[in-house]
Amino acid sequence: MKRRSVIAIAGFLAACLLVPGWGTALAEKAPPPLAKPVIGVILPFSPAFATIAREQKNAIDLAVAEAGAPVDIIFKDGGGDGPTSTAAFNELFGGGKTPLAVITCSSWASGAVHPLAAEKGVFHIAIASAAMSRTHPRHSVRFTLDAAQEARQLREYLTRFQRIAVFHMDNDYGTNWAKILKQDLGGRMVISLPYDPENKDFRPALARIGEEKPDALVLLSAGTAAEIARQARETGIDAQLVGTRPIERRELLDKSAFTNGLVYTYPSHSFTHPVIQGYQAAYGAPPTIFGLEAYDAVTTLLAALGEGPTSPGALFSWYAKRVYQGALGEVTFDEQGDAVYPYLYKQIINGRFQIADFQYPLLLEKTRQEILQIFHKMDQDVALAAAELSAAGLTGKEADAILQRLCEKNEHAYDCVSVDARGTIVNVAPVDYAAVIGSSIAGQEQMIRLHATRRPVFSQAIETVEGFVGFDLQHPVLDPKRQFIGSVSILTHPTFFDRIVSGKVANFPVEIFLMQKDGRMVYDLNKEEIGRNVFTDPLFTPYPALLKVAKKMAESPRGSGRYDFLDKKLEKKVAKKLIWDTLVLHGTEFRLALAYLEG
Ligand code: COI
Ligand code: CYT
Repeated sequence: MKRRSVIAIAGFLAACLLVPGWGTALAEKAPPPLAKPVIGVILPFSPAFATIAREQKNAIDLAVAEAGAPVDIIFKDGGGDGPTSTAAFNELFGGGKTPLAVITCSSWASGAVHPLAAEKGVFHIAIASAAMSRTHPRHSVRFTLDAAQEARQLREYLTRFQRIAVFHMDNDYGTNWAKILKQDLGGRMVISLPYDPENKDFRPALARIGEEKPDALVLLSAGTAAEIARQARETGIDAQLVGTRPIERRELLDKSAFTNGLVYTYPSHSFTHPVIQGYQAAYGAPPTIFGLEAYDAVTTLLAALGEGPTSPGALFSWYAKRVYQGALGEVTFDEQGDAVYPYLYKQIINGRFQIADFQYPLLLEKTRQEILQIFHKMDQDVALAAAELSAAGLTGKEADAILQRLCEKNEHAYDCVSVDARGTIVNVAPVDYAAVIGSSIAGQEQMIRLHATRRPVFSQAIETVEGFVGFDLQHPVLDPKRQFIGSVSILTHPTFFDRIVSGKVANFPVEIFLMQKDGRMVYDLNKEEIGRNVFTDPLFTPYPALLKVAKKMAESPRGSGRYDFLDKKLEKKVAKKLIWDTLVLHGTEFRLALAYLEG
């Protein structure tokens, strides 16, 4: 610990010398005018994170200069661990200036400062802090997506690997992430080792990792990942390299011979925000997410202060549930004070950080597979119920139990009914829906097919007697003498597709929708579109490219295209790319499409 903080201080001093203007700013001891609010900023100027801290400081200087607001920013070195950050926080109270707010970078610094700031009544903003838990509610806001959320996204990519090794920084960021991965991966995580980010020689640990013959190596790292990648490759580890948000640092591109192919999760932030140009012009390199978070943190804080509130509670309320457009893109704060914004997969390709094209077909296929799996389970269960009802008959105690079981086994079932040979519902589970008994569904398209073929059927979107648009899976029931006596069905829950699709789209900047071959939209994130026909509804007619793509979708089971349409909120026209595939059950086809912004 001692040795580290000495290194940290040395790093801090080095940073002072390297950053023009900062050394002199620290040397000036003149007290500021009283009206100026003081904001303490604790950044990790220790060697392993110094470029991150400097970038954040640069971005904060830009934000302050742009706002032109009277504010006194005091930078402190939080080093690479909690105790150094705590000391930095305490130092803030030294010079007779009481900070109104404190900003901390890194999970360890934010975790250490959060309770102290709450006790001192200082409002707290955490940046670059994916792993931070709160003991004091309504006190800290955070501009970083929680690691658990990012992990939900990373998981989709990791499913293809069987022997996953994890090599993580031995700090709150690394250990918390490793814990999450352990939970997610179970036995597929074959080894997990910590490393000191100030270290230079990772070969002994990498040799241990190599013995496990991993097919993926997850690095919970910042810029050190470049050196780790080099040593890993030289040790003979040829595993796919995988990373998370902090890994996108210049060092990785300097060693692209070793880092090419790295796949990692990263915010899909705004690429057009003026600060990106401004930062590049001022500092000669583009900012990464570290700078963008710092910029948004200070910009919003100064905006909040400009509107009046200064107490921690009032400032917290200003942020909670707020939606703003910033350098991070569209950001929504939840009621805990955590920022939420989309992440996507990036990849180092040809020595550049690029948005990974593989993610679109990956997400489409994962969604398709999940829906198909549910279809097949429902189908097997309905087939079994049909066989059981053959002997039991469509009504009576035994039939009740069969329908009950069918429903309980299928969480996406709204209800399960048996239908007589004329197409009238004669039994239902759960019993609460008894009102549907006696209704004729003989005119529904799937019933007409079932009666004509006496084969299992899956409906298109139908108006159900239950009163919503749903999807109906029916199997014929034959009595023991093979006579047709009726059918048995699962009707899907009204939110069936929404539940599955929103789980998969999670936090990715994509939209997934379902269209029938006749052009009817059967599922879309935007409820206003559901039920409308792309070919005939006035909502779609102003978009000829969309109509053209929809026609192609109706004709071919899979394909791709581009079109212009309204954004997610149906507000402004945007260019989109589209890929689609098909879901089939008993001959009924749905086009499952994934759209994303062209960019
Ligand atoms: C985090 O803790 O989430 C970070 O990104 C810290 C960073 C200095 C590596
Ligand atoms: N309802 C149901 N059609 C309906 O309208 N439960 C099955 C089929």
